[in-house]
Formats: sequence, structure tokens, C-alpha cells
Amino acid sequence: MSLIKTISFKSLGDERGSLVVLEGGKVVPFDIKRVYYIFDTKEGVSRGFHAHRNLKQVAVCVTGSCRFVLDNGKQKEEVVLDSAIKGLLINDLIWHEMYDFSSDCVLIVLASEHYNESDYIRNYQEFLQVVNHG
Ligand code: T46
Repeated sequence: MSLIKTISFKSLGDERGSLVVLEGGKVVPFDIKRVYYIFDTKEGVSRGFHAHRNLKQVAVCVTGSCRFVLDNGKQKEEVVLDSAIKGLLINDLIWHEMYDFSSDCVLIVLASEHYNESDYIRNYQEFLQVVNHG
């Protein structure tokens, strides 16, 4: 089974342009408690390198593009986000890395929980330990 789960958003377009609605519990499969965005990322920079213990997220590149690597400890897959109507679902206990940000990339992330640093697993060996042995 693929680790890459994308969600296609409906674009409500008319002659004026496009509009996308992201509602928690509807197209986004959880209640949204937090929104953050990453932009102005410098050339060659990679981010992420962690997993979350208890957090679901949907990432959308509303402008520009970037690549995500998702890893469940057994399988690793990569996806390009380059569309304002495509969301990437990042479940808990998925190690993720982001790179290849275009200079105009604006990456918006919708999260199911408030920020909590203790929810992060930032050490890959610890991540493997948690996914393999609980
Ligand atoms: C994730 C990927 C996709 C906060 O204070 N509150 C927040 O809500 C967030 C998201 C971050 N921060 C602080 C923590 C760090 O001092 O902002 C700083 C940068 O965060 P971090 O180094 O974790 O950024 P990324 O890009 O590596 O990871 C972020 C999210 O933190 C993470 O949850 O899944 O984007």
C-alpha cells in the first residue's frame, strides 16, 4: 500500500479566478486546530527530518513546488507537491523530509493538534524503535 495519500480539492472557479475551501472534518479528514506556513525557503535547504507521535496533517503547496519524502520505517516514498488543489496527508508516525523548494514555494500545513514539541521524534533511530517496538 502506498504511503502517499493525496486529497484532491475542488476548485470553485469562475471568470474571476479560483477559490479552494478546506473545511475540517470534511475534505480535510480531521478537525483543524492549527495552521502554519513555510515560505521564503532558501535554495538547497531541506526541512522536516522528524515524525509525530500523535498528529495528522495535510500539506498544500499553494504556490510553487517542493518534494516530500515519507517513510514509515519500512518503506520510503517521494511525492512532488506543485498544485494548490492537491493536499498531502501526513499521518502520525510517518518520518518526513521536505526539499527542493522552489523560491516562490508557499507550503501551508493544516494540523489536527496544537504545537507540542514533545510530540516530535527528531531522531531517526528513536523513530525506528517506536515504529518497530511501540
Ligand atoms: C512538520 C513539517 C511539515 C512552533 O513554535 N510552532 C509550530 O506550530 C511549528 C510548526 C513550529 N514551531 C517552531 C519550532 C521550531 O523552533 O518553529 C521552528 C521551526 O520548526 P521546525 O524546525 O519543526 O520546521 P520544519 O519545517 O522542519 O517542520 C515543520 C513542522 O514543525 C512539522 O510539524 O510536520 O513542517
